[in-house]
Amino acid sequence: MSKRALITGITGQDGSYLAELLLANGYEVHGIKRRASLFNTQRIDHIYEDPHVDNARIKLHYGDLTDSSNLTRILSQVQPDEVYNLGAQSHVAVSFEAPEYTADVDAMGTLRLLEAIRFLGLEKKTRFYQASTSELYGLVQETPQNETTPFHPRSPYAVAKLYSYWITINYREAYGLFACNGILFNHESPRRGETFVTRKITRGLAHIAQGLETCIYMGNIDSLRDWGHAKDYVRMQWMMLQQEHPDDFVIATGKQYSVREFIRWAAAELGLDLEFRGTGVDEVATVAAITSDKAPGLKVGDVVMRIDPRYFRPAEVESLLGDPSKAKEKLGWEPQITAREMCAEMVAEDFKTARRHALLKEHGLNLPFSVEG
Ligand code: NDP
Ligand code: GDR
Repeated sequence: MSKRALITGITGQDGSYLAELLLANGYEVHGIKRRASLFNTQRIDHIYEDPHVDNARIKLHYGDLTDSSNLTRILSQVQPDEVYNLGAQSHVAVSFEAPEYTADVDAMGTLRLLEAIRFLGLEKKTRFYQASTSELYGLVQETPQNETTPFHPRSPYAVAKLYSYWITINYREAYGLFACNGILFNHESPRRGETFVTRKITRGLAHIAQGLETCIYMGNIDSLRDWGHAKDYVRMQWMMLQQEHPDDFVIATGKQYSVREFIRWAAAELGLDLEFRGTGVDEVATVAAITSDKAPGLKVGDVVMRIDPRYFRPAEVESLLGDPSKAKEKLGWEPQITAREMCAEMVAEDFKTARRHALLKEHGLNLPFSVEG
């Protein structure tokens, strides 16, 4: 009989890649989606199966991590072998605007799920994965960060995730639940939400190349991150639940780059060499050379990036660099896609979409798109 998995956050970046992976591994996949006024299943539409056909292997349930009775009912119906808790208000900057909601979903939501597993007597059957984060390290105490590095969270998001990290360990210790934390460093893809920094850059620059926008407005471009590809990281989420004993793992590449460097890479994919002038608060990036025909409207000297202090955070995590040795030694996991390759893939996808928008515009069809980020 095939294994059954339940994914919270199936409509998000990781949820969509994980669902693909589990289906490919023969699982029956159940996902929790939130009710929204518009369809919000774009990332999984390509794997969705009509529930009216026989043997559909993917099923969506309406639900929300703020609603205990709903979670308990879904768990009771699905009786999953594995639960992947990926659902979250996952934007760090937004967590400063909505701290209470973020705590409710990102901290209490995890407790609700764990309690539902216990209440239903599933603790011997159901394995549990918690989407923990490098944001736990915050104000870093040592570099690179590994499973024993002390935490110092720097946002309502990170503090809420700290609760979830410990409550996951607590349910493992107290009730023998097979529960694991993946302490994942930043991971991106063409499916990354448009307001996270990498996607904001690749999408924004693709728009600029095609004459749909003129400039991207950024926050702290000195920030340093260890960026991997979401596809590599969801593989490790699954591997963690296949071990003999539950454990916690750092998932990272062990390489670090600045946001500024990522902007340079993305521009280079579009045939644009950029020159950065100024520092931090007043920095601008101008086009220094053009080496392709992807950006026909641009000329040397055009300003394509400025700083907007609106995007600075009340408390910043300046630098993150992970040490994934334990994942490599114990599970044989290694990332296969470099940050640079991932950037190229993201730009290529965003360029295709921008080109479509530009072509429609040329023919008088102005399809609106959001730029606020
Ligand atoms: P996304 O923001 O792309 O996806 C988040 C998912 O959670 C979406 O499906 C969203 O639904 C859902 N969600 C939000 N609020 C609720 C709620 N109240 N109830 C139920 N579901 C909800 O995140 P990622 O895929 O990038 O990340 C997955 C998880 O991993 C998150 O928990 C994130 O915090 C964590 N993480 C991510 C890292 C990264 O670099 N990507 C690194 C480390 C940890 P909807 O589509 O309706 O908005
Ligand atoms: P992060 O990701 O906060 O690390 O959280 P994000 O891409 O939002 O920011 C990374 C760094 O870039 C700086 N930055 C900007 N960020 C955004 N979003 N927009 C900007 O304009 C901008 N300019 C500079 C940020 O200040 C930051 O230093 C992500 C999320 O996926 C979390 O859910 C996850 O837990 C962590 O990664 C690991």
